[in-house]
Formats: sequence, structure tokens, C-alpha cells
Amino acid sequence: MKTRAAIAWEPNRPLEIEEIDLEGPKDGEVLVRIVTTSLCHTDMFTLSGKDPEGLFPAILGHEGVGIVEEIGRGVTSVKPGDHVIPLYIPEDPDCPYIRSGKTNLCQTIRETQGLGVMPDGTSRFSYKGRMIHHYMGTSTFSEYTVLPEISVARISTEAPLAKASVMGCAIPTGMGAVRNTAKVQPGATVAVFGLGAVGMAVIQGAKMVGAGRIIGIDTNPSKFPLARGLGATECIDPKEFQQPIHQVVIDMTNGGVDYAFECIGNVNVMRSALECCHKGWGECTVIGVAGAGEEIATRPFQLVTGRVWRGSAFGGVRGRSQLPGMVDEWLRGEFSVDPYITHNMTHEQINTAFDLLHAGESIRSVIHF
Ligand code: NAD
Ligand code: DAO
Ligand code: ZN
Repeated sequence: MKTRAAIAWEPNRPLEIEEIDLEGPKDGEVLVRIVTTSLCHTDMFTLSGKDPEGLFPAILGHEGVGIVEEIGRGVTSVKPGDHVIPLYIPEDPDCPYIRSGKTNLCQTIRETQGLGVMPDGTSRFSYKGRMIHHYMGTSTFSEYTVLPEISVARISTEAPLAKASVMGCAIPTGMGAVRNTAKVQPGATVAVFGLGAVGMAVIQGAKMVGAGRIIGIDTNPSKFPLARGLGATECIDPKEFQQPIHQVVIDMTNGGVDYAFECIGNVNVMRSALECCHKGWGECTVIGVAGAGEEIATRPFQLVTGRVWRGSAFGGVRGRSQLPGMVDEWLRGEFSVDPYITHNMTHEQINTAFDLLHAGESIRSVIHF
């Protein structure tokens, strides 16, 4: 079949919308019509060429929602008409990592997904006979995409598809990091570095679990009103201080925070986020994705004296078994996705979404097909 898709031909080149060829779902695969997709910093990072796994040409996009149109042989858990969120971390109940109960990092299709192809080693996308890579196993910047059955989460048909794309990455990543990874305790003091959609979801998650103080930190103060609206008790701009930001936070909190989250992808800030944690118990969760070849550093004594450094992917959320429940929380009114959606646009305007995110002017742009 044909589908309209935004092709990333090479790093730093605007996406080009073309009608491309899409092969139908093979065994164990599903064809999904994407209704909306939103732009995450990670798509922009891959287009920048700094992503160690970035492959070109590719159909980017990993934060989306759609409707199952067709299923391949052997697919039993979804059917045409189901509403689904594509998962860049699949969930195969037979994967030993999933069976361990210790992680959401399903490995069943890890190798082929990293190579930009489907589990049989081939791509479903092509343009004038040239193979185009899948991206993160999702490729939601195409009106139609093909995914493995284990890479879709069936959600309630009550969820408005015009908004649900943000449940495909930012919100579960931030909220999940608070609940599943850091396990923030009621009354805790929390520092959030980076107030994009991911940082905002950390703030919202921290408020929901009853954190006492939530300190938002960003070099772009235009993010502060929304952060306060979602639950930040204080917001600070590192540029306004003479001292290093970790020292500022330590001074504000009588020795450091209980939990810090890095939601930027900056290795220097990852260090600050660790070092602003309280001696003896403070825990830093790294969510931001750093560029190829970058490394983090600290004095080992920071760890010897009780601080913990850890990371979180997709908020530790197991997509098929846990994401539908998070969507239900949204539908019950336990949180709102509206504050994250600062812009709505058409597929043809997708490069504007990149410009807005790059300029720090958007939280999430939702692209409607
Ligand atoms: P975003 O671009 O919307 O937000 C980043 C924020 O960081 C911006 O508000 C920016 O002003 C701020 N910032 C930049 N440099 C700063 C500095 N030195 N100090 C303080 N603030 C600074 O990005 P996003 O979509 O919210 O994503 C955030 C990060 O999380 C990215 O690195 C993205 O790749 C990553 N991510 C990781 C996962 C995961 O599962 N681990 C999932 C989604 C996104
Ligand atoms: O299992 O080795 C693995 C990696 C799984 C993918 C983890 C991706 C999480 C970070 C990328 C940001 C997503 C928007
Ligand atoms: Zn993302």
C-alpha cells in the first residue's frame, strides 16, 4: 500500500513528506493508522546526528496513537478497530528480562529494532525501491506504520485520540520514573532538571505521590509558569546564580534533596543532579539521553557517601501491561494531558514542530494526520 510519511533522509535536513510504499503486516505484525503523533526531544536528537543508534533514511516518530487496521497471521491480542499506543520498548511476556519482574527492558526484538528493521530483518518502508529504516520500532511520522504485536498497547476507546499521543512517551516516562524507578516517598524533596514535557511529567508525578518540595530547574524561565501549575513549589534558573547549581540546591534544602531527576541529556547537569542529592540517601535518576560518546563523571566519594545514580527508560513502565492503566488514570481525571499540548498542527507542518521544540517554545506539538 501507499502511505504519506515524513522522511528523514540525513542528519540536520528537514523532513520531507512523500507518498511511500508500505508492505502489509507479516506474521506477528500489525498495521496501524496513526491518528496523532507528537514530537519528543529524542526525535530531534536523532535528527541532529548525535544519536549513536541513528540510521538514515528513516521514518522517525515514537510518541503516537492510532487504530489497528489489519493484523498478520498469528496475532491474537489485538484486532482491527482497537486503539493502540506504539511502544518503543515492547513487552513480550516470554522475554527473560520481562519474566524477571526486575525491568521493563524487553530484549525480544532489541537487535533488529536497533538496526531499524522488523524482527524478520527487513523493512516494510521503501521509496522508489530504496529501503527506508524503521525508527525505535515505531515510526509514527507515517500515516500508516507496521509494528510487531508486542510493540502495541491496547488502550481504552474512550481516550481522545487527538490528545493521547503524549501517553506514548513523555508522560509515562516522567511519571514512571517517579513511581517505578525512584519510588519517591510522600513528603520528599525533589529537584527536577529540565522542564520540557518529561520534566513536567516528573513534577506532576512527584505531586501525585505527595512530595513536599518540588524544585524545577531550567535555563529557560518561560517554562516556570507551567511547572508551577503542575506542582513545582519553586523554580530556579541556574543563570541567575554565581554558585554552581548543585550548591544552590544544597543551600536551599538544608543539605540536598531526597530525589533528583535529569531530564535534559546534558552530562554536566547529570553530575549536578547527583551532587545536589543529600549525603547518605539522596538518589539521582537520569532520564535525559546524552550524545554519542559522551560520558558522565563524579568523584567516587559522592557514591561512597550514600548518593545513588541510576537511570530510567520509559519510566520503567511495562508498556502492554501497565500503560493502559495509566491511560485509565488520565480518563478518571487523576491527571490531565492538556497542559503538555502547547501546539497542534498538520503532518505537513511537522518541521515547524522541530523548530518550536528547538527554540524552547513548545512542550509538545501534536501532529494530526
Ligand atoms: P525538551 O527539549 O522539551 O526539554 C528539555 C529542557 O531542558 C528544556 O526546557 C531546556 O530549556 C532545558 N535545558 C537545556 N539545557 C539546560 C541546562 N543546562 N540546565 C537546565 N535546563 C536546561 O525535552 P523532552 O522532550 O522533555 O526530553 C528531555 C530529555 O529526556 C531528552 O534528553 C530526551 O531525549 C530524553 N528522553 C528520555 C526518555 C527515557 O525513556 N529515558 C524518554 C523521553 C525522552
Ligand atoms: O534494551 O538496550 C535496551 C534499550 C531499550 C531502549 C531504551 C530507550 C530509552 C531511552 C530513549 C529515549 C526514548 C524517547
Ligand atoms: Zn520520547
